[in-house]
Amino acid sequence: MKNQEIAKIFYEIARFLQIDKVAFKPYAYERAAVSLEAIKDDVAQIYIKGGRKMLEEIEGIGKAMSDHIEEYLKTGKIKLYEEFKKKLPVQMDELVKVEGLGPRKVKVLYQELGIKNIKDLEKAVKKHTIAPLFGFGEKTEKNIMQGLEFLKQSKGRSLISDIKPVAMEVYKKLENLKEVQKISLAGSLRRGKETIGDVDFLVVSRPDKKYGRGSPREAAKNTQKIMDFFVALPGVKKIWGKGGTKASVHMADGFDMDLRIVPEKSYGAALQYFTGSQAHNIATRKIAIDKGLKLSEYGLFKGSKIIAGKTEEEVYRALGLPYIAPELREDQGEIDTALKNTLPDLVELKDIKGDLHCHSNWNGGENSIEVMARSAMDLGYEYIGISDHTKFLKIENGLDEKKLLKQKEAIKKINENYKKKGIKFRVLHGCEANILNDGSIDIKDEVLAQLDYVIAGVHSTLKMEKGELMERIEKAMKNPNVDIFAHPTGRIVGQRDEYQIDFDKILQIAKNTGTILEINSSSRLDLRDLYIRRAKAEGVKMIINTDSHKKEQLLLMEYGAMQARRGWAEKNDIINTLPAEELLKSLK
Ligand code: DGT
Ligand code: CA
Ligand code: CA
Repeated sequence: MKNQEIAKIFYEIARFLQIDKVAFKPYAYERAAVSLEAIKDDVAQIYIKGGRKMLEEIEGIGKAMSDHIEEYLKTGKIKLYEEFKKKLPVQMDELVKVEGLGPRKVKVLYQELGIKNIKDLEKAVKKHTIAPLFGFGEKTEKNIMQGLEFLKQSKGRSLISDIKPVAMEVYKKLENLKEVQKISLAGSLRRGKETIGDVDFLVVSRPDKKYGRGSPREAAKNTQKIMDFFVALPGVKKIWGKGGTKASVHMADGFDMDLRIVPEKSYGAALQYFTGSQAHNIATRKIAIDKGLKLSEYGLFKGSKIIAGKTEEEVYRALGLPYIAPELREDQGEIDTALKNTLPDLVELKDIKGDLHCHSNWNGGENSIEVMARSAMDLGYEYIGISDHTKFLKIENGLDEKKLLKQKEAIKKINENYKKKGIKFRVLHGCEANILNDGSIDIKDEVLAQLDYVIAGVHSTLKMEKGELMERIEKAMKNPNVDIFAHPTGRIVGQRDEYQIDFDKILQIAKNTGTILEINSSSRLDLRDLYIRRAKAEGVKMIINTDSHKKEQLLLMEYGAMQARRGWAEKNDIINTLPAEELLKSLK
């Protein structure tokens, strides 16, 4: 599909325009790129069917953008982009992934030091040639160095919310094959890990009637058909390997997928094995050995006799264990807890009754309050909380006191309208306020007090030293109007490490002040799993929010819920499992 290729170029053009300080246009290109990434249909097909006119029906695609798309489809190039590239021949997309490097800095680095890619940048950092540049300095150089290190660590792994939708499309295609009898995700994707190395599918093929049941050739033909289908899927760029029951491919999106086909009688054992984690597997095998048994991906054996294997439940039961949810399988104490039969009753996505961190088009969000609310209703929620950015964040078009009060009126009207129509749904009114350097909030307390709830977060001066930062956070959490501490550690998966925080201290303050800690479901996935577990142990309540800036992002809740489960959280640890009235009562 050309959509992703064109989107990538549009993002690049936006960056080049930013360098030239062009107003508005960069935003138009970004919008078009986001839109191209989101649509399911191939732009090439749309163009063939309905020409420019149909292209312009896509959200965010106007005349200028459809011009570019047509040009790309016809010539494989976009001239404007080629011209920009000639002037600045650098690996822009790669370089801007380094935290602290924007397009403008990239340009200076190229002009002054000839830096074209990450390798050049690494060399320059080692030689300390960046710090002396005008507008850079020691601190920036150090930040770039840390950014590079972080990038290295996360290389080759992708954020779960980037991978899972693509994997589920493949899953559905496989599931629909008549040759497929059973299918499951396995590996880290099934365990809900925040980053994914590769995607693992496990399949049982339908027995082929031609051959006798149980014969070695049973299902062999169907197995082959599934393998052929898998390696020929759209998006497959390279086939690493394809054998009788195992195939491995590389996708155009940059990740690998493994497929394994197993006999039905081994399905549970194979699923248990290929779900992992490896550490969990080693622990379960040890239990088997202690019982005089042998556990493998083929089954649980006593001598040569298989005693369990068809389902995971059966395998765990035969080991003397209750079923252990995939999210817990990290050898982090789940085995001992299972042996004592005190595993947590994990929170589930369906327990979530609303989302309190959502942005509307009153600030930088894409959709109106009504549209966001409608989408929340479609998800089966009972409420949505609108929490737009506040005035300190100018790039997000943050609201000031006056606008917040105006928004309050607007939301009141929406709720009255629901009541009139008998719609049982409520829009709650909050804001996502900024914790300023001195710990004060950028909105007056008398206005904060008039909202249903207040989320506060650190959005500026992130590199504060620990003592100072903790004082800042403590002051904000002590504010009686601040109910929820947003994305408490500041990390962004694969992009940015956490701030210099003292998490034990944050837990103590949360406990003393009754501040709720957020589990942010966006690419932050903040709190991380181990912190969730510690919060739970301390009895600190949490809320799972999506931080949606458009309606589609409400679906990110799935990843926040998985993160919570990986942190052993139960329903009563998470306040947005409560109905609206009770939730509001549980706040300060
Ligand atoms: P990833 O792909 O890096 O995100 O992580 P996983 O957990 O999906 O790892 P992957 O795809 O290499 O293998 C899937 C599962 O198969 C893994 O979680 C446990 C099992 N497995 C693979 N290799 C081994 C092994 O050498 N020993 C054991 N005990 N289990 C293994
Ligand atoms: Ca994997
Ligand atoms: Ca794998």
